[in-house]
Amino acid sequence: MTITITAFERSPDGGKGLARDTRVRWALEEVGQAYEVRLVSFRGMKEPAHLALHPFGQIPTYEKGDLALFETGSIVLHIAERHAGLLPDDANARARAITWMFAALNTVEPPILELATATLLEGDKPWSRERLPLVEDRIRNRLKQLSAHLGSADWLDGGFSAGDLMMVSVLLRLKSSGILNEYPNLAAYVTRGEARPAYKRAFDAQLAVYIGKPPSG
Ligand code: GTB
Repeated sequence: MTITITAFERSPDGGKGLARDTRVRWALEEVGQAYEVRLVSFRGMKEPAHLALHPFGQIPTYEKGDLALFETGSIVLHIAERHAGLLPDDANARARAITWMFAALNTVEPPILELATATLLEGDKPWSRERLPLVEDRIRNRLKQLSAHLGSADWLDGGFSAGDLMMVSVLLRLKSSGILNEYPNLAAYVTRGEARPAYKRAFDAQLAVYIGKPPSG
């Protein structure tokens, strides 16, 4: 059965891999599952056919047979639970890896998204300059805690897992801000994630859409 995901027809990030289809592509690459991509325009996302898959009119979505999913957390967990490679076999280690997925999405990502809102959407507001340091400090607070947990380990809890896939994906959004580099072990952690062949394939595939070329190889 074919897996089909949706992605931006033209990603506003210019092919930097920051749109969330990259997380899903990465998960599918890690577990060796082939997939097809249906590209959606901003207008198409709000039309009934796409809203039937995604009630909030966003990407990515995931379809396989008669199953349709939205929300990257749910999609990546679904992939990780059905295919070897993203969750450990040991039940407790598996539960901890899933906990890190939730931590990435519910605890680390929200202040990072606030920064995007503050700079991209609210940058022209009179109070924006005053607010920005507060937003950045909330990020630093989380990164300091995450950095302390990671220490000198390669991954968050033993081997690479879906928890790391999600955490690296969330942290990638900070690269251009410079804040990530204030935490060298986290910057190195993100670099390790980006160096994974599966990540590279996912990144290249989304970039190929942006530049309008099929991925090589
Ligand atoms: N909670 C959902 C999930 O995790 O799946 C959030 C999905 C989501 O935010 N989708 C975005 C979307 O469809 C694309 S990824 N937006 C269109 C809309 O809401 O109308 C978020 C994103 C967008 C752009 C950049 N960028 O340009 O750098 C980065 C990330």
